[in-house]
Amino acid sequence: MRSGFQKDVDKGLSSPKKFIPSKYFYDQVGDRIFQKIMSLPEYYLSRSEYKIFEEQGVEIAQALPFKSAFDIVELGAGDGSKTKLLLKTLNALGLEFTYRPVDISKAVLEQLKSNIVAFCPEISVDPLAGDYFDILPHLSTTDKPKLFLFLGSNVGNFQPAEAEAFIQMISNVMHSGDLLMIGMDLQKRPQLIEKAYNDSQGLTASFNMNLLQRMNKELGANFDLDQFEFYVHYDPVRGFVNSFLVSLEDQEVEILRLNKSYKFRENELIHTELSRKFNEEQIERLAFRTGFFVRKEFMDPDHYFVDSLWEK
Ligand code: AVJ
Repeated sequence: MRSGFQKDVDKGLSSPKKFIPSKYFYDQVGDRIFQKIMSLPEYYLSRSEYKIFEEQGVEIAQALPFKSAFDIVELGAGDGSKTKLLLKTLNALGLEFTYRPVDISKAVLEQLKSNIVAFCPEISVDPLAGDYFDILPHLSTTDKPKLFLFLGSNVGNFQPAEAEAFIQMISNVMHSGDLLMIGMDLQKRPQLIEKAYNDSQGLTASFNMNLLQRMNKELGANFDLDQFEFYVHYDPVRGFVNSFLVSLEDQEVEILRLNKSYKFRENELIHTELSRKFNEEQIERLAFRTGFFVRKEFMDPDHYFVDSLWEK
């Protein structure tokens, strides 16, 4: 049987406009490169959101209407470095909650749990391993009020219609009075945004190139990395950062595990990622269209990033 990666690579490279979903950036090598990206001076996103949780935890706590014990369900928690700040503040203020991170990888969840517990042993952590689409319907069966977290501007990786569908799916399992906090990168000086994805060290380029390496390793492909280059472009009209790998010549690449070859014309693009930047109006509209109203917004001092708190 074909893996998800095999299917998605075949689909993406057979399409008239070639693409590979950005979720495949994150193998072990990619995770490590992303860690380094987060500490680049140009990559402001993680630092901006970190500041929000560092400085406004009390305000966030005050915006929660829950009168009794509640669940905090985090979708795509990563290493939890930002979330743990919030959890610690909520705990210190005497709020009673269980932290329930959702991730496809049990290993990631175990790591995350020990990270949180080491940071604040009083927090009760109950991880949920699995795909969002499988996990979400089960959550609605526990009747505690819920705060959902979808942080880190991960929502920016969806095409607009997909983002709406994904949030709608979350909305569908929520009850009236439950909350959803979404972290979104805001539209700002175009130069600044472009630099975050076109760093001088070439880390973002390696992050993208790693997709080719991953196909070579896992699918028996023979991509020649010297025959592709990274290109990124910010369109401030739409707020879209689009990332690509560009074929530098006419070439054919064989992928053994797919029993197939794929032709690339010179200058043909493989779309690798959309990193969307939002404005206030888009945020309001997205919330409204998926059954929420915006309860409160938390921004960093530079107003680069927002954690927008929505009520169902
Ligand atoms: C983790 C999805 C928020 O889109 O900014 C970093 C990933 N891509 N540099 C983003 C990423 C290129 C990142 N997200």
